[in-house]
Amino acid sequence: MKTITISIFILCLALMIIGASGCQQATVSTTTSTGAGENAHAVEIKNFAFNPSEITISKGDEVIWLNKDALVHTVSADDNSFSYKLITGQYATRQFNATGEFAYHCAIHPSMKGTVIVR
Ligand SMILES: [Cu+2]
Repeated sequence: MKTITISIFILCLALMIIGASGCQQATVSTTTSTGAGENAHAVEIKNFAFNPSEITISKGDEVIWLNKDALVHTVSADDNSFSYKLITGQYATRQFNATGEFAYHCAIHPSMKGTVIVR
């Protein structure tokens, strides 16, 4: 009987430690950031268009493209420096570390065009 009590005590202690470390991990993940001074800007892909089609960001910022259409689109740089194929609900993120204007399009639907202006 004594050994059972001790076993339960150790089990409880172990669960407390696991529980505590689990909470700690959750706290860390909610405070994770991409870095100092970096902002993320969302561009929705919907109804065969990038929205907003033109976006102005600061150097070091990120753009997140999210495909909300029911079919596949791509986010392809006109200069071929990047290309992301996105199925429904998928997103792609890119950080822009150089200033300039970066035109992109959908390789599947050439009428879909967008520009990222980095200042
Ligand atoms: Cu498309």
